Amino acid sequence: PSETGRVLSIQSHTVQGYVGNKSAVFPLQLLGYDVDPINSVQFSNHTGYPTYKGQVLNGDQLWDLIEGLEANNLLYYTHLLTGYIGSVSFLNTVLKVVDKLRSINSGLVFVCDPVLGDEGKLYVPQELVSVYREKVVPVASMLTPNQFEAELLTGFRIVSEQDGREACNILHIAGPSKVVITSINIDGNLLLIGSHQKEKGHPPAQFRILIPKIPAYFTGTGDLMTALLLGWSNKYPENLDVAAEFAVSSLQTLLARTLNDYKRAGHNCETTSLEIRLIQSQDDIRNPKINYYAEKY
Ligand code: ATP
Ligand code: PLP
Ligand code: PXL
Repeated sequence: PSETGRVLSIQSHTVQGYVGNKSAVFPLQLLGYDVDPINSVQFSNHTGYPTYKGQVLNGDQLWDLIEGLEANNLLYYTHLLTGYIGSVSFLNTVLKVVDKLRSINSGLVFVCDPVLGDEGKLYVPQELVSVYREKVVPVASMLTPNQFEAELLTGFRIVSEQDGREACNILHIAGPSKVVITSINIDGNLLLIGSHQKEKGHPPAQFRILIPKIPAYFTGTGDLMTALLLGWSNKYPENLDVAAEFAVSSLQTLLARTLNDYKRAGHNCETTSLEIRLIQSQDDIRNPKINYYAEKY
């Protein structure tokens, strides 16, 4: 399918390496989207390295850019995509952007990766949690939390597959019609749980995709995953399971290539975080071969 759109993507920029906009913009372009990036920070490299330098955009500076676009009638977007956001003031301005874009296109799809932390550790200020919970989740169209983020946003502990499905139900009541919990750790494997509530108040269609865990750490995969889910779910609006199969299959092929390349270069892949081989994987993004299947509940 050729369904495309115009995406405003508000995310990090790193000079070197692939996180935030660097891992989201190119894949969306490959899938045929016009993508307008706003760089919420510009850092030398991602924050997992021993040091980094750079600049942070504040809420007023973000709003400046929006005003500039508006003054030229350039604020028509089909999608807004957001990822890691470092402060409450910036997040509040993003909420203003959602309202503004919806006043121009009431059908705007807001795809939100509520980046808060992972494996029990927050990597944003604690005050962001309640803002996401109370103000952002209610206006999101699609939400892509990991296990820890889904727990923080629902107050519901996830220790089983069934809990993951229940967390999706709670999130649907709060707002988004599409929820993808990108990974739940179960018995050394990763479980993705997808949930699409086609009508308010009705039970959602849910599915799972089992993903064997690769013994390595990657950075930027969450950002890439959310971008791919946006891209494919817009092409298959009624089949979130199919969209997730495409997204997971591309991503896993890319991760396998990344691991191979590092190993061939003689790196120890169990300790440092690996930079994804995004450019080298462009064919797997444009034309993914399905090798991970969704199982409907
Ligand atoms: P965010 O904090 O941005 O929400 P996240 O925790 O959702 O990030 P990741 O944990 O990076 O994001 O996972 C996103 C996807 O990347 C998973 O659905 C999985 O397919 C893939 N992935 C990441 N790490 C691995 C791994 N070690 N083995 C297999 N798949 C992985
Ligand atoms: N570690 C830190 C310090 C971060 O700021 C982030 C950010 O968003 C991550 C890890 C998450 O990376 P990923 O999206 O690959 O899960
Ligand atoms: O992938 C998330 C991310 C986003 N932005 C910055 C980061 C990271 C992960 O390390 O450092 C600046």
